[in-house]
Amino acid sequence: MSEGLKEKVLDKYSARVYKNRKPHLVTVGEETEITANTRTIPGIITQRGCCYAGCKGVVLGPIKDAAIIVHGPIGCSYYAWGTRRHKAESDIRDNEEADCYLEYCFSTDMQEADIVFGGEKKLKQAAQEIVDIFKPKIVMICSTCPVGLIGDDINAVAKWIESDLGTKAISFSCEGYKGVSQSAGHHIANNQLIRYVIGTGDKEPKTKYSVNVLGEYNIGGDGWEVEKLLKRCGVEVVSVFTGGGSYRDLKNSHLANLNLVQCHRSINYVADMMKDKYGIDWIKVNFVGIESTAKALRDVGEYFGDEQLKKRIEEVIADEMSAIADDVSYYNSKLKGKTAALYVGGSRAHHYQVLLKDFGIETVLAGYEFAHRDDYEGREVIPSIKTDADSKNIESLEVEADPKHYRVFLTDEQKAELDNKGVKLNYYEGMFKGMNDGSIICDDLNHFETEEFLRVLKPDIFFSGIKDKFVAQKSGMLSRQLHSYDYSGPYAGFKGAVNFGHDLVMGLYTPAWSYIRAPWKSIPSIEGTLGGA
Ligand code: CFM
Ligand code: HCA
Repeated sequence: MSEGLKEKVLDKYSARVYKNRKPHLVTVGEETEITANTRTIPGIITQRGCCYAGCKGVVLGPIKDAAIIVHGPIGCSYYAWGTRRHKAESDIRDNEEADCYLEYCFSTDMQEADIVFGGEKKLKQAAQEIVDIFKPKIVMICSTCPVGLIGDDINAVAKWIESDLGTKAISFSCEGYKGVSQSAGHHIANNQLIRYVIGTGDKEPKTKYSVNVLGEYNIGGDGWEVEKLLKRCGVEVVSVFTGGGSYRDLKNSHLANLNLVQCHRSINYVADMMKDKYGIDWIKVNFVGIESTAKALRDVGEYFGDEQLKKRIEEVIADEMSAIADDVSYYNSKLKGKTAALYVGGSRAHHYQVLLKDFGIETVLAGYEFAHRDDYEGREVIPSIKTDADSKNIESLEVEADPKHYRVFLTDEQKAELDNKGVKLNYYEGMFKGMNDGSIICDDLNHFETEEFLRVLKPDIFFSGIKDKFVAQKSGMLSRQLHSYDYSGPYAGFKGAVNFGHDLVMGLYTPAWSYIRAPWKSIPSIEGTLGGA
């Protein structure tokens, strides 16, 4: 049935579009490869964002004590300032304060004259003002499209800020048109952070069990929930990349002993580079979902291998589980058997399926906006769970790597060799593995496909973003935003799962649905051929 459906949707396209879109659509259990991270066909209403959104909006935006100047028109500045829900507040750590500038939108507000005559002078003036007023520890400059087109040298301005204003400055050439989506922007941000921020501090962690949390952006307070949990277990959080995070902490992150990767898509580059440069292992975690949160905590215990720590982690898990047990079983009784469709950026369309399963909800359709193949197909990471084995030996294993997809392929003998050494491979699972046969995966969703699939599959809930939410909602289908949580949250960790269950039950059982009658439910929509027989 789903194979037929996929073909029906594709059949509406012209031959060229059909050929392009076909490999982006997969039926689980039938195909094992997907085409992803390629350019969207112009004219198709995609949900993707731009390189600048990925760099400034996603990865850098949450760094609270960095004054980030957007060199560009005010529309771009406003978009990456006011639309994403990363929370942060100023704080003091070991007597060192991290200010929070997130309320401010620093922009050069480029006008036509700046495009014609160049905008570097204006950028310098903006930097001067910011340094005079706020005295930030670091200034960051992000380019928008026109900057690359007219050739303003933001790198030279960053150098000038350092030499003439005496403030550390980093430039990010993240013009919106680069790459095919937000993903290019993540990469640019990651590269500059490893070059100019990570490794520049010298504050040693206080304990052996020190971690950085990577790819956690504190949407709706998720990061705070995760940090609280780790601290309860006795795990020291050195820094968070980058939700609620600070330049003050990020610069010391190379001194932590382990990296926990929540969103792999936006930050795998930092995890890999920190492994290469500082030898810090990383493990993939998922703090979305009840069972998966427990697993993530246990994996941290396993990695450090300390019995005392493991015991403490078990105590925390038991305590947190018992605190939510009643709520979870109530929400489960209301949600069990429902179906869902998810269309989100590059990791949540997978992570949230895990939480949905905790409540007995099956996912019939899922897709990412800008993920790469490994986010769908999975990836093996070596080494991960550290034991007494010598990791140097493991690294010298000759493995076949596929650099394009960051996957490592091991032969069975190599796997057995690692096993003998007591080293477990760390799998980054990807979306395919967790889904039932027959369900549909759709990369770089577009409005047309969304509507067609939803019309036929009729899931009880559609999880997406602001751009497509209301199409579903107006047709009488509950739609919840998984980017902003519709201003609710946190959804991460044990307590977050309860908030999620509560919001779904509230949404599904509200009497408001009885007042909605989508026009196409009472007016027949006829499909036919004009001038036909
Ligand atoms: Fe990672 Fe994200 Fe996501 Fe992402 Fe995003 Fe986001 Fe997202 Mo919106 S970093 S890939 S670029 S988890 S902003 S916090 S919700 S699309 S699924
Ligand atoms: C972005 C940010 C976004 C947009 C959300 C949405 C976010 O891609 O630039 O479309 O609803 O999470 O805020 O993904």
